[in-house]
Amino acid sequence: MTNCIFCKIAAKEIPAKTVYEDDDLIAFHDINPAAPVHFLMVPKQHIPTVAECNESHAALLSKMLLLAPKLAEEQGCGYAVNSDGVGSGGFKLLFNTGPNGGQEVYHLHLHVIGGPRPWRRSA
Ligand code: DGP
Repeated sequence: MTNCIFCKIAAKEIPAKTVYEDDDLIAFHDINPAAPVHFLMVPKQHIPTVAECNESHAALLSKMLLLAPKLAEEQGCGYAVNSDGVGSGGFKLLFNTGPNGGQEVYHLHLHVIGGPRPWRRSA
């Protein structure tokens, strides 16, 4: 889409600090991080919001959700469970959707937010 900032990042027309890329997705650090780790997972296909996804996007959404914990781990905010079943670390996954959801960029993106609390703000 011509005037979409995330399409431009996916097309390398605008630089970003990329943490992952494949044929379907690009992940890069948020320009205004809410926490010590804050990156965005963005499909290369222009889809405005998660509310506009349908069955044809199931594989893409599944891929994003399954990849998020792996990238979070690589970025230093993975979730781990010890032998007593006690969890540590962890992260927040967030799809802001529409005006009331606080969405600013209308190209589907999954916020991955983590690191030691307190965090500055919610995304
Ligand atoms: P949302 O409110 O969910 O639409 O969040 C959009 C996020 O995108 C926001 O946290 C800031 C980030 N963002 C906006 N423009 C750019 C940009 O040009 N580069 C990067 N890296 N992040 C951006």
